[in-house]
Formats: sequence, structure tokens, C-alpha cells
Amino acid sequence: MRDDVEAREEAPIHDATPDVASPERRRLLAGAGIAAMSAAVGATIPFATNLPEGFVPAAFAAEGDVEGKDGLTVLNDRPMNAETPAHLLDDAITPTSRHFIRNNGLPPDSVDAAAWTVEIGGHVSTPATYTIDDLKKNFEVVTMALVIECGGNGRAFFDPPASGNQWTVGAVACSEWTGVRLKDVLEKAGPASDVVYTAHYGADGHLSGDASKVVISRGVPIAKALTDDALIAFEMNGAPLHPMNGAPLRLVIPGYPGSCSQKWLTRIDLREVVHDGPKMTGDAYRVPNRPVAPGEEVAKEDFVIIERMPVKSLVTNPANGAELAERTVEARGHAWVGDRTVAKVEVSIDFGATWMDAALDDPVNSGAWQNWRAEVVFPQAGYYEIWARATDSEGVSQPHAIAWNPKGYVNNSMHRVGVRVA
Ligand SMILES: Nc1nc2c(c(=O)[nH]1)N[C@H]1C(S)=C(S)[C@@H](COP(=O)(O)O)O[C@H]1N2
Ligand SMILES: [Mo]
Repeated sequence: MRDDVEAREEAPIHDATPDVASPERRRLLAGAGIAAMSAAVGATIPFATNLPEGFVPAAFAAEGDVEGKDGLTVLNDRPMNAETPAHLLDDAITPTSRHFIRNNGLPPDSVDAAAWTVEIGGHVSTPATYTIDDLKKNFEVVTMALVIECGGNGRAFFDPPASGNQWTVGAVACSEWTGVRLKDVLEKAGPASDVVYTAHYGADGHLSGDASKVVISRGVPIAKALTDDALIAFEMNGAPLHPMNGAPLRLVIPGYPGSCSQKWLTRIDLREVVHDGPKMTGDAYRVPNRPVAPGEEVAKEDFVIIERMPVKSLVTNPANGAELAERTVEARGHAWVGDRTVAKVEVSIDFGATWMDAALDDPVNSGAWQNWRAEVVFPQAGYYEIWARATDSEGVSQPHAIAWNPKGYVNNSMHRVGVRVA
């Protein structure tokens, strides 16, 4: 991995051009002739001969042209961060092409899946190192649909705004992950009796290019790591992981902030103290220990680590802004909650004055989102909003208003979709 990091340092740093194609595609397009470039943008390029050598048509940025991804909205290209518009999350299982990307650093340039290893260490009696093949041979291989949601999903709606990626609603997905249970691997290593926390490490490079710097290293309470639905995954939707989603090996820990699901996983340590790696301390992935007023200053010692994610839902059909020719539409989407189940989803088309129950599926397994649908009938032509509100198994519902916090985390306020009915 060291070599990769050094090679990256020498590579030209992106400037402010909005080109976001993958490195391979960039090289291809940059070297392409006028005809190939025209074909790629789908139009003749009258001034093509003026395009400086190595420039890639900027149109690709608008399309979020990351190899193997489709229709994502790119928020930032260094590091790459891209979310999925809600209506493209309509599938019960999120296709890899629609799984959001949240990078804090630079993914490894090239990975050798056959040679990849993950080390299990720290306070254990039997430290171990496994290749992906070793994992498959030594532990039961399971496939589960699991939700990953970024702790900052919904930050764009904060007022006053919170700095960080301005995610709207699409930094969430529920793909089908294949791997081994984190629990099985940790138990085999023999955790010491004083272990309280995990510590996760990955192979991505720091934005500064400093190979000694760790990009992000988070962990979870040991009890969470020992649940049945936390996986060390090597497949996503029946294929190797996408390079931007952690290939060839990652953690998937549903129900906690996505940051706990380390990508490009190389090491897990068990610790006798709460982990203090980069992005575990200060106010990173933390919220105040009490409700605060929008804009209120909060002392560092009053922040607590975000653990279980709150109940939430998405309307994935119809699309926001849709023009509907019919008075009837199937509203549908997903609902999820950390470490609980969703008990009820309700839908309103009159700005919350009245609600109707949606049909709600059970999760296909623990850690998966639940699909819901409701036939909605609009009384007359006009503008409507479809609101969805989920309630979890402890009776806790999504709020109307954002529980404001300084870093813009865990916004689980209701999703609203506006439609015009003819
Ligand atoms: N090594 C590594 N793992 C990581 C990250 C990262 O930057 N580096 N980002 C985390 C964050 S903040 C989130 S929300 C999820 C996103 O997973 P995805 O990019 O596959 O959607 O990965 C997590 N794992
Ligand atoms: Mo995240």
C-alpha cells in the first residue's frame, strides 16, 4: 500500500475543474480524439480543437460520471462524495450503481484482492491475519441486506447551516452484502475480558499525501461488534465491491453512522478504552448531550458519540417535482432505524393534517430497511406534497423539525416530495 500512496503524491492534484470521472476514464477521455469525445458527450464539439490537451469535457461532472455509478449527484470530487437522488433509490435492494460514496481520503489506486489481508489484534489472546480466501474457509459466509447511512445525511437542511458535505437525503443505501460475521472473526481471536471497543483501519490515503497520516479510524462498542448483522464483506450485490465502496474488503455495520463501516479494511484492534482514532474525538460524529437551540455554541466536553441511528424514511416514488397525469399514484419508499424495527409508516398529502397507514414489509433480515407503499388519491388538480413518517418499535416517530446540532448529524426529519397533479 505504501507504494500506492507515494505514487499518488506524484500524480497531478485535481484543480477546481468539475471533472469527476474515475482515473481510468479520465485517462481514456483525456487521450481521446475529437470524434471519440463527441461521441462521449453525445454532440459535436465545434471548438474541440481549442480544448487544452488532457482536458476532459466538464459535462461529465454534471452527470456524476464515476465508473460503475449511475445518476449520482457529486458533492465533491476530492475526496469523492456523491449521493443518490431519492427516486433512484426506489429498488428494494440498492444496486451498486446507486450506492452513495462517502470518502474522507483517497481510495487506494489499485488493489490486489488475492493478496489483501486483514489483521485482528489489540487486546485478544490470538491475533490473526486473514486473506479473503482465509475468511471464506474459516468462517460461515453469509449474505444480508444492510443499510449504510452517513451520519451527516440531511445536513443540507440545517439552518443555520453546518459545515461538511451538504448531503440532502441520498447518503443512504441498502445493498446486499456477502461476507463473514464480524462477531465470528472477533470471537475466534479471543477478546480479553476488559475489551470495550473496536478500532478500524483502512488503506485509503490522506488528502495531504502524508502516508503516515490515518484518514479515519472509528470503532463501535464491543457489544455492537458482536451482533449478528455486522459483516466483514467482500461482495456487494453478488459481485466484488465497487472500488469507491471499499474494494476488496470492508466492514458493514448497519444501524450506526456509516463512518463505522470501514472501507478498504486492513486491521481491527480490540481496545480496553473507547477508541480515540481520527474522527472519533472532538466533535466528529458527535452530537450535544442535550437538545440545543439552532446556532447555540456547545462545549467540546458536552458532545457524545453517535451510536444507534434514529428512525427515518424516504419517499422513492413519485420523484420530487413529478408532473402526474393521473389522480392516483402509488407512493412508496423505505424506512429504517438502528437496532430496532420500523413498526409503522404513515403518509400525508395535506401537509400533515391527516395521515394514512402505508403497507409496510418486514425487514428481509435484521439491519435491512423495510419497504412501504400506499395508494394515494388526490382530490383535485394542483400542487401537493407527499410526506412520510415512520415510527419505530419503541413508539418513536420522525419529527417535523430538525433537532439542530452544530455538526449537522442525524437529521431524521420527514421526507417531503412535491408533485403537480394535472
Ligand atoms: N477507509 C474508509 N472507510 C470509510 C470512509 C472513509 O473515508 N475511509 N468513510 C466512511 C463514511 S463517513 C461512510 S458514511 C461510509 C460510506 O460508505 P460508502 O462510501 O460505501 O457509501 O464509509 C465509511 N468508511
Ligand atoms: Mo459518513
